[in-house]
Amino acid sequence: MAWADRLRNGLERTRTQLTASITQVLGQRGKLDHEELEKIEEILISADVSAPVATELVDELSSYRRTGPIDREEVLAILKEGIKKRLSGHERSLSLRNDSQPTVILVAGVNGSGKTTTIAKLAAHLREHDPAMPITFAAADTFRAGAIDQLNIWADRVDADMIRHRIGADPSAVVFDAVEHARRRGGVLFIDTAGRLHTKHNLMEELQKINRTIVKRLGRKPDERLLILDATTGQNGICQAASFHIAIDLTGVVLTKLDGTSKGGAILTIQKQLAIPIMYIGVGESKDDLHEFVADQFVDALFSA
Ligand SMILES: Nc1nc2c(ncn2[C@@H]2O[C@H](COP(=O)(O)OP(=O)(O)O)[C@@H](O)[C@H]2O)c(=O)[nH]1
Ligand SMILES: [Mg+2]
Repeated sequence: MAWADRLRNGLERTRTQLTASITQVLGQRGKLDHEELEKIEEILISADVSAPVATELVDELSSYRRTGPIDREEVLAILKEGIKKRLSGHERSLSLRNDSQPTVILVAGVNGSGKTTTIAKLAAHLREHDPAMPITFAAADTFRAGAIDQLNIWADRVDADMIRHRIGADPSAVVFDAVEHARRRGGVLFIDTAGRLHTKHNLMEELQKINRTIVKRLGRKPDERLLILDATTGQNGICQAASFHIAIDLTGVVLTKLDGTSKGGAILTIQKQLAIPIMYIGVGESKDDLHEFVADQFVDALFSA
């Protein structure tokens, strides 16, 4: 299936929540008046568009406000443009280094957000483009039983080198070895981290320690510090993101599981509140369900019939 179709299918629930309900509201009286504007604002908020952004969008619509008959398509087009305007211009894709140094990608996020599978998907994409590129996985989630083995299975599938220590080992020690390995091999190093330690404080400390280890060995921060965010967690996810940003100065967000939520409007909230580029979005479990985020495509899929 082509990406456009996967995206369209993946956004089904949000599209129903957002565009279908709004179309219905506009159809009820064929008007765009105070009553309709209020309902549209509620619909936006229920799709996890934050209240300030929902208000802005509705304000833009109110310039079209009519007590007489309206053109539904025109109203939707205004809304669509408003959303596009807010999402576009911040897109960024993964850039690999072209010196002899490895590109180091630190992957963070809470448990179950999709860190390990996102690493696997990104590595599979890289592998498709370049069968010879050295790819290394660092199993720095040493906290959870099974995490190392899960990563190892993916390493075998995409032919990545796997740097692992025992469960319970110091994640920074794994990272130390992995960076040494990647410095010899070049290519790309993905660092899989734990999503939960005994406390949130420990988790952030651990990530900072990993970061420091990399700076020490490499002379620079990891080239990418990615946060994997589960779209179904809504506002809570945005609060998490802020803590991760403070800890490791994120360079990008990967928003997963958009297929599992009707609250995909959160993407606008993330864009506005975090001001960190959304680099990839996930709309399912297969590798082709993860794709670079392109605002125009996203909004077109959201408003498609
Ligand atoms: N439906 C859906 N599932 C996803 C997506 N991304 C990841 N998952 C699933 O989420 C679950 C947890 O992912 P995992 O990578 O193990 O999370 P981690 O704990 O952060 O490493 C797995 O079953 C993944 O297949 C997505 O975009 N859509
Ligand atoms: Mg994992």
